[in-house]
Amino acid sequence: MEYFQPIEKPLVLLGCAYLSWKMIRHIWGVLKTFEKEPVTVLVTGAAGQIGYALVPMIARGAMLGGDQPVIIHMLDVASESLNAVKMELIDSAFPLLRGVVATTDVSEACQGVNIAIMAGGIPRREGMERKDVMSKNVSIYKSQASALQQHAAPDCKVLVVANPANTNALILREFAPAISEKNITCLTRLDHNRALAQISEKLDIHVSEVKNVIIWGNHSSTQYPDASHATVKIERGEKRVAELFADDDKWLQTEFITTVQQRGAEIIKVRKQSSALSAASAVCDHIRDWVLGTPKGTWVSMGVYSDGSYGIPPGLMYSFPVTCKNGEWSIVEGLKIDAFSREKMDASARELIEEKVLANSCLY
Ligand SMILES: NC(=O)c1ccc[n+]([C@@H]2O[C@H](COP(=O)([O-])OP(=O)(O)OC[C@H]3O[C@@H](n4cnc5c(N)ncnc54)[C@H](O)[C@@H]3O)[C@@H](O)[C@H]2O)c1
Ligand SMILES: *[C@@H]1O[C@H](CO)[C@@H](O)[C@H](O)[C@H]1NC(C)=O
Ligand SMILES: *[C@@H]1O[C@H](CO)[C@@H](O)[C@H](O)[C@H]1NC(C)=O
Ligand SMILES: CC(=O)N[C@H]1CO[C@H](CO)[C@@H](O)[C@@H]1O
Repeated sequence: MEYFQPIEKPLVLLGCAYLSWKMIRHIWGVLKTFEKEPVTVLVTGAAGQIGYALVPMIARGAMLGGDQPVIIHMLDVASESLNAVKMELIDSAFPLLRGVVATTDVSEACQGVNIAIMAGGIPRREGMERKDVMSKNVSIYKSQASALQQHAAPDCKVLVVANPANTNALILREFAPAISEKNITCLTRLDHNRALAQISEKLDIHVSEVKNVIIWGNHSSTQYPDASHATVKIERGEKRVAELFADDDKWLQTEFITTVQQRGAEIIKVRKQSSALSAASAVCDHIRDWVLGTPKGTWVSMGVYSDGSYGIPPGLMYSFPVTCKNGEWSIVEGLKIDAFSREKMDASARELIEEKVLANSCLY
């Protein structure tokens, strides 16, 4: 016996479809309320220029993604301007920002930190050499390393920005042995981005079409910006950047290198202060790629602990080409190094060894 009259069948089906639709919407609504756990990000020197540009980028999701809530810890010795930054962060009503701590206390700042951006220190001013800055601020990195060691999350990731970035990162590593050396890096992404930008300007193509430049070595003027493996996107596939220059055009071996090396100094000359917004943006790029991974076929430059790759002495913080996956970086292996590159890579390594010795002499 038929339970429903034929006329009722379509109505029942319609009713079922309506109820299913309501249920799917309900489940979707519930799922949307489960969001990710907030990540705690420390910014030292947060009242400084880079800090002021960086914290709103982090709070907007430019570093960890638009679905990742964050808690920002800010450390600085300038307590008044630091509090003002906190007030402005609150006033910005950032949806992803779940908490702000502004403090002059290193231990409080490092408490439970998952990602530490170390930008505190003195900036290089016009005519000031890196080495002058270093001896002054070695001890800051020693004490901040100890605080991270004691109070940060054990799997904390650290990015050192403050100069001399490579050597500060080495000091940090020495005094925070609980943090794996795989999780301590320094910033050369700004130099990497500058190199991409110079090539894009020169060839009059968009910067997103250029990739795989390399910054080798020290951050700043002894670094070696290397375009010999860089490629540009063409209609179907890729072309080596070098192939786009005439054989007798030495731009990639001359002006390109010096322009990238001197760009920081040039900004200081024009702005009377060191680069800040581009540095903050590079910090976000560095952490985003490290945590979320580099796109397939693309590498980036990061200052990392040398494992002896490419003949660079182990135990130095040196900028290498790296790819990142599952929160870990690995050095791109097997690139061919010609004599021109070899000499420049070794020169930067030699200088970093000297700086390491100097830093150690400041320590004890
Ligand atoms: N690696 C790179 O690519 C790169 C690029 C640009 C700048 N930098 C370096 O980044 C650092 C920050 O640059 P900036 O322009 O923001 O400088 P800044 O002087 O504007 O800011 C530095 C901040 O650090 C604070 N500070 C000083 N001692 C501190 C301490 N013990 N603990 C916590 N905070 C402390 C200062 O009060 C200041 O607010 C400088 O060392 C600069 O040379 C690196
Ligand atoms: C580095 O940090 C990540 C989390 O960011 C963690 O999962 C990983 O275990 C750490 N690596 C090491 C070698 O400790
Ligand atoms: C790194 O580069 C800077 C130039 O900005 C230079 O003064 C410094 O000596 C270099 N570092 C080392 C360890 O040589
Ligand atoms: C330990 C040390 O000498 N730190 C110095 C770092 O730079 C700042 C700013 O010039 C100095 O005030 C610190 O004394």
